[in-house]
Amino acid sequence: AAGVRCQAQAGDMDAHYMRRCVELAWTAAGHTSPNPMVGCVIVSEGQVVGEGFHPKAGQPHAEVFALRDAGHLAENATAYVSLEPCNHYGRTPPCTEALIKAKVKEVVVGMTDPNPIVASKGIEKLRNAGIDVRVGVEEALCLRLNEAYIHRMLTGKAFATLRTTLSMNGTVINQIGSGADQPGGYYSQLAKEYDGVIISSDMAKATTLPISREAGAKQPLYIIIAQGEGSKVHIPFLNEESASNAIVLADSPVAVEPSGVSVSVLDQMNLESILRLLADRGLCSVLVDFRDAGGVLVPLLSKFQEDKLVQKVVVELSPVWVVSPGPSDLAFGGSQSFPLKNVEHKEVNGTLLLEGYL
Ligand code: AOF
Ligand code: ZN
Repeated sequence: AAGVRCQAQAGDMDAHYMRRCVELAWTAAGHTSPNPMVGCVIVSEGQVVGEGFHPKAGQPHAEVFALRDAGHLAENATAYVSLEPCNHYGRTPPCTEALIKAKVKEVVVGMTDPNPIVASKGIEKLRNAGIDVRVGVEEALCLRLNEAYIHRMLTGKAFATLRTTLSMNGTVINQIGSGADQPGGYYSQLAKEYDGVIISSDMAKATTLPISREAGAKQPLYIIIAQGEGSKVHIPFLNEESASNAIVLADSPVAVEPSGVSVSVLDQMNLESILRLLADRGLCSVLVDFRDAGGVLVPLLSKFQEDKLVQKVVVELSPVWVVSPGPSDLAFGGSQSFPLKNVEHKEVNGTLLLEGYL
């Protein structure tokens, strides 16, 4: 019985260290594409002696940072990694070699790497070097961490999440100040984790997007869909400096103001070709802003289910009640919104109840 308990505890510790790897990996959310987010923890005699994560494509991998942190204590230690260590020369040398050189005794892997140039070869290499390798600890968590990276690797398309924001009475909220998109709000947090945000040119014209002025701040790339626009598109939320934060995808040649925004003319304006183009540019994930519910995004999304082009949906329920003089005024402006106070929410079987005071 003592033996059984000991094993159970070892299992718990495995899960514990792997969860720490995932937590470390998340700190680089939004920065690593086209690479995955990866975290690594080195454990020796029950103590964490090294930690690391992959900060950005082109920089060293998680294992390298963790091994550096551990120094000579890595010898005979166990390395936990949320993704199978790589075995190839990419922008950086193979992590398998670094682990072998550091003389770790054991490697615990969250999930195998779907990248065809790695795909289990890293694990094989470690085993051939006499290192014990266990695979699949907290696998679900590791799969969730890199859902976008995995999707791009397997399909050649960006992972797409459809996003909308509703008032409590079910109207779409698409204006800054009306309960959505305040700087520092939920959405600006979410946008930081995505590589790109798709919006229609109508939305681009009508809203102020939270482009941060902070130097070095992580911004998603804004992908503006212009269809049937004529020859000119003006995008007021951009200026000359922030022009590189956006690209325009159009169905015919257009001049964009400010100049400096790159324009691609697509033969076929459909979601499939857009998601492929974004994946080719190194974007793993994209948030599709569907608040412009009557605009050009509707035909783009009409077949998304059939073609499995959208993987996820995010709906924000904003604690405001919107009143407008007429239904047509709901589109962009003309309506008044009343924020609620002392908001509480309850959840029963996925149904969310929100209540608050006017
Ligand atoms: C790891 N640890 O932290 C990461 C891995 O161009 P490179 O050298 O950065 O290689 C990129 C590939 O390496 C990437 O597509 C994925 O297969 C793997 N990423 N592997 O062992 C890490 N970021
Ligand atoms: Zn590596």
